[in-house]
Amino acid sequence: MTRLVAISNRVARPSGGAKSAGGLAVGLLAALEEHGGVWFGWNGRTVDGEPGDVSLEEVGPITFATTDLNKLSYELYYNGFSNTSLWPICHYLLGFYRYERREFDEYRRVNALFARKLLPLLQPDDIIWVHDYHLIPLASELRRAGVTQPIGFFLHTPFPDIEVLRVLPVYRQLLRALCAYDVVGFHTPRDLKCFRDAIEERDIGGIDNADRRGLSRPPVSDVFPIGIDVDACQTLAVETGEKDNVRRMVRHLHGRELLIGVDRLDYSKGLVSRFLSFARLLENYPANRNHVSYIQIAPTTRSGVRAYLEIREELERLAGKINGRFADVDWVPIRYLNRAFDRPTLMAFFREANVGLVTPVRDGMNLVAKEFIAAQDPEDPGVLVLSELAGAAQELRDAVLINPYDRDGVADGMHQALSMPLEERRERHQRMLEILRRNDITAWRTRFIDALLAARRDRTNSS
Ligand code: ADQ
Repeated sequence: MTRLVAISNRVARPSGGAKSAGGLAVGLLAALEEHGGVWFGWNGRTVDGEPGDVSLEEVGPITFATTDLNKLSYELYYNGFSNTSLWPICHYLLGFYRYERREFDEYRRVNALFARKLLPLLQPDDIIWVHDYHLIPLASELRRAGVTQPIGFFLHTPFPDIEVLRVLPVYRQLLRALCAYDVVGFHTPRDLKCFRDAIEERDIGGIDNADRRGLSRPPVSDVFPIGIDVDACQTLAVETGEKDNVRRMVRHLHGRELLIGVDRLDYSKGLVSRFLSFARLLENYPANRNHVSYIQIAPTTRSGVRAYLEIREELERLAGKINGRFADVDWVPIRYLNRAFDRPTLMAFFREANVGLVTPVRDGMNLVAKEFIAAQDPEDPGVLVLSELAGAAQELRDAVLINPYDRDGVADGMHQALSMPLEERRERHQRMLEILRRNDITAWRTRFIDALLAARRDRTNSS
């Protein structure tokens, strides 16, 4: 029987108390439920010495297989190469980029370690699905160890233009490593084009140099836009509306219009510019003063990377400054909450909001944009203000689209959203909801798994 083996840097173990499991975890878990299989990755713990044995936890048809990481490995592989070299490059943010050879060496070693630990868990009929930039070399490591099962790779970030990728001294190695996969998937046609242009570069040493174990063809590369479970978001939004913290939040608005932003605290999400654009809204459209409230929810992530701590301080400073300038005795313009909320509460907050602010300076897709739309009341929906530079903007053309670098433009977009007539709101929402239903989380995982199954058939036919 075909089992699915999913691998990601972190595993959302059911016993790990991850009650705010995001869209990706929801999608993967559904796929694993359906096919049965293994979810392999890091358990979130670091140890001083060598990582111990893989720990196995069976929940229904799914085996959660997790490993520790050595402290220094984690620092170099995760905080270092993954999040200080690859993440900024994939998001075209070269000001945050740094390259250290020993971090890349450790990145390769951790991928080799993952391959070694995964190997005994594999069965001949498995299909293997690797997730994200932390694990690009995993397929070549597995091929080297003799794995012939189909292996797919999905990149959750944007794939950068080759001229940006070239900044990385090891980009050829990474491109060759991607050629060891049977299927390589991206969120948008733009990412796919960048990838294809990059592997056509003569100087990567050619696909022949990748350790493909008898694979004669280049990988099948395609667009698989990730989606959400639309009905689940809607239901959560409706059912959670009466919860205490949701009611308290609404009471505190005193009838004012609500703008909401929900993001991981990450420089790619454009939060500093968003705060400044909100100040510009109050400046350029003074009628909004004392009539709108902006709540920004942004829990700290990647706290081992200095840039992430700096942005937290910058936002606290900025919120204080903007509130100091505009607040009134009964009105605080920005409420900035540096903490996570569970999914039901977030969905209920979205439903209460008049405007959703999703203004990243670059984003692979952005599931918050989709969740915001799904959570709305179709009879009286809120409006999404969305960055052109998020993958989601390729699908959600009926959002109010803005360039996050243009503060006056974002302020205009916020004002347009706040003053949009009901009929227009309904029409835009309706059209976007249809797109969300077409490209939902089930479509995403089914299409990717079908591509892996097709790769296996092709391989069998040609052998
Ligand atoms: P992220 O950068 O994490 O994901 P996003 O897609 O917006 O970005 O969010 C992932 C999930 O986390 C969503 O389900 C959201 O509800 C949840 N989340 C976000 N902020 C939260 C908060 N403050 N509290 C609780 N939950 C929160 C990466 C890529 C994206 C891509 C996804 C999936 O960077 O571009 O869309 O993977 O492929």
